[in-house]
Amino acid sequence: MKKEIIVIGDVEMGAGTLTDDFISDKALSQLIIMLSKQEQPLDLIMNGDTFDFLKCPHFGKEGKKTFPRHITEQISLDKLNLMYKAHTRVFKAWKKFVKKKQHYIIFIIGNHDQDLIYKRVQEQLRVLLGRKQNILFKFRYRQQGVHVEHGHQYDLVSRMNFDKLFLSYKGISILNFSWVSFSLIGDFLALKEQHPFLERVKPWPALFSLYDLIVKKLSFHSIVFILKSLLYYPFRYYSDPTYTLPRTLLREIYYRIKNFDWEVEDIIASFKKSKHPHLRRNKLYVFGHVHKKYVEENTDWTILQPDTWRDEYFLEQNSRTLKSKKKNYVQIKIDDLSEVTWQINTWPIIRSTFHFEDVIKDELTFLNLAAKEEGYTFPQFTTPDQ
Ligand SMILES: [Mn+2]
Repeated sequence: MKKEIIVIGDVEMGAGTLTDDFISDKALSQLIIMLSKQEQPLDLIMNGDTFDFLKCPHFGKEGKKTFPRHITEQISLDKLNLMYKAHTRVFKAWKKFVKKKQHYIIFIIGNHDQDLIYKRVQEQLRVLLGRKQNILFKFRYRQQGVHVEHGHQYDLVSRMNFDKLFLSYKGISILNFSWVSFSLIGDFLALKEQHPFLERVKPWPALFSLYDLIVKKLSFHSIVFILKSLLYYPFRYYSDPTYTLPRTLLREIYYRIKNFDWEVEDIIASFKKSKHPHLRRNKLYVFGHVHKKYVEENTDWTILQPDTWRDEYFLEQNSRTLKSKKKNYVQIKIDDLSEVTWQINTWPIIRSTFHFEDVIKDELTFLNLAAKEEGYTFPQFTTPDQ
């Protein structure tokens, strides 16, 4: 059957606040609208972490901003509505895309949008996008030799517990996140708000070697956090299941902190280890999660990672310049004979080069400048200069 599959990963849209790193609304919606004009059957796969629920704040009744760790279905719904307000343009493009009955959107669930497992969240997204039967939610997509999944299941500290997706807290059902996700909510979001631009800079070793202050802050935070996780939280919050430290991870966490290694582990290597005997079952594997472009071609199978759509920069250590990373997507074609061909395409965006020294002096100015260059307007209620 003749058909096309498009894979876009790690968009990570949030509420347009300091903890939202997605600003390429214009480019992404233009790409989706271009796809919407095609007549042939088309599966648009949003390959996980499309929404950054984890870093998205919640506004309580009095409008007070919090980052709650007990995520009920209602909190996830509220967050989805904030993201809709902050990134309406992308939602409108998706809506246009599914107007054709042969066009499907498949939201793969990632570790930043685990909230998509809530049925009312799925229903609300279907309502926002129209043509409900063409909006699907999955952990993995497998069709005609093409296997697409986010990939966090091959990352020891980010993997989800499929046997226990929910926890009960004070009689209410909440999401059961991985230890790393609970840690992120608990402690590191305050640091992220102090340095909203820095988390966009890669690779981390280059950033750390040029910026002493952040190394000190991060080490201090990590050490305090790990001590609290071991010696204080389990007792202070005895009846709170979100503070349970999984014993099996202790060694891994200790190792990472000791080596100051918080980059996502090599998920491709662990995937190959876990799946190797079956690798030949599929022709093409597409992953996300790791924000890096990756291509591994073999005679029988190919593994691809197209990289993220959030605003990220490559730090060139010698010139101390920051270059905006390219926005890629995977285009897969299946012909009448079920032959699979693929390519990674780059969507053109014109961005200027920033100087690292200028950025660290005034992160907010460059956050705004980046948004301006991408044509993104922050939602009124969350403008970063406020
Ligand atoms: Mn991820």
